[in-house]
Amino acid sequence: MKQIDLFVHNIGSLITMRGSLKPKVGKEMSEIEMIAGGAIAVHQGRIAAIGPEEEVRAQIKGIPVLHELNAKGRLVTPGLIDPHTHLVHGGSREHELEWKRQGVPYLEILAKGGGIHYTVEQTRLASEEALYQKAKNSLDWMLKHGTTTIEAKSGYGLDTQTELKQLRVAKQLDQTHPVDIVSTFLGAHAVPKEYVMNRKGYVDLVIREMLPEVKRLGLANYCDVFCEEGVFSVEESRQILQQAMELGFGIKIHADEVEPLGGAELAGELGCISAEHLLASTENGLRKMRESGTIAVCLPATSFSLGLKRHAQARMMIDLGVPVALATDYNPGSSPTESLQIVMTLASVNLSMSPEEVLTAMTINAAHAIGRADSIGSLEIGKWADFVLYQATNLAYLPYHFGINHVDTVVKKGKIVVENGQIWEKYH
Ligand code: IZC
Ligand code: ZN
Repeated sequence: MKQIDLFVHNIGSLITMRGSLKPKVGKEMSEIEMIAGGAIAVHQGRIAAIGPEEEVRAQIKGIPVLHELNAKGRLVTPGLIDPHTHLVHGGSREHELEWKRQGVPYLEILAKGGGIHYTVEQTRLASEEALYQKAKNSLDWMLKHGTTTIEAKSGYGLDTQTELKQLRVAKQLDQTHPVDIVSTFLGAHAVPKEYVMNRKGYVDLVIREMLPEVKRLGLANYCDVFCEEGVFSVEESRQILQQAMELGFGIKIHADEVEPLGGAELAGELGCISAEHLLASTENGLRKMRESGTIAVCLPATSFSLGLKRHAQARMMIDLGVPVALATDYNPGSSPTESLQIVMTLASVNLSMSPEEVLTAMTINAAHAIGRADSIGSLEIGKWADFVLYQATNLAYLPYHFGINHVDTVVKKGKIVVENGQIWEKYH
């Protein structure tokens, strides 16, 4: 190695998350490596050395260092990973707040032609440039809150042209913005209004036209389905996901968000990489997921935002040995937040997860949920140097002190992209 591009020293508490090739389950989720007095050396965007400061200094002795960063005793974690977002969409839905206050359920708003359908109209009307600017703004918020990689779903087009438009925007942002994006095709997010009398026609459109076109253009790695009472049945979801698998997509599922329809069981049967929401899942469904190694992506900001009393059974999942990840579910309807830090608090209070479990769920397990654990999710030699320095000295402080942004500095692929809580000028 000719040079160290970045050397971060004087780290008060360095959480590495290293040492696990598979998603963490059960007790492993709380067993995380914490180094007091740590340092990180970066070469060409990747971690070249990491550990106690004296050891790292010894390892890089004699190699010139280009930039030094004094962490001033701060807490450092791997960059946060958000494995479930609906990043690209038009408009917003603050008018639904009043309906929610009056107790109108989410699925009723949808059935009446609001909810997802409202956002579909806005997304169809929006230009590609407008969608890009709006999503970029959200990505900036995410980055400022410590998120360095996300998954982004389509699903507000519900016609081939607009689904492709959303996916193109995500791809462009992946190339231009520091935050990395893994794309998921969610054409089966709702049956569009023009197909209400012909559900089968829409499922056929997704299977015969949209999926092959998304594949041909290389616009998504995963396919997802909103499997829910009144949205897509277990049988329709199975058909779509099987076809996606045949085409070579990884598969995900929105399962049992409101009703215990059997989405978790289907995730287990098909071997989905992840199943998301799972508020209403049965123990049997969760056991099926454990057998297939499917990751449970819990979304506590959604139940909070919808004012639900019910929460995902994260403790049961962890006890059963189902790997748990956490995400924002950022979307204009049921979870209008870009911040994984608020999710930390909600997971701690409403899902009863410990700070260590929460961080595992937003780093290494989240990386597995989007198929990127070989390069991100933990700080270890050879992986991307994606990490966050907080204005805090210990992990429990993050979920405890809520509603503010704790991030001081974000390093993405070895570059300082957020400094003093602000995005570095170059990316504006
Ligand atoms: O726009 O309401 N649950 N899809 C499934 C959503 C929430 C997003 C939305
Ligand atoms: Zn979702």
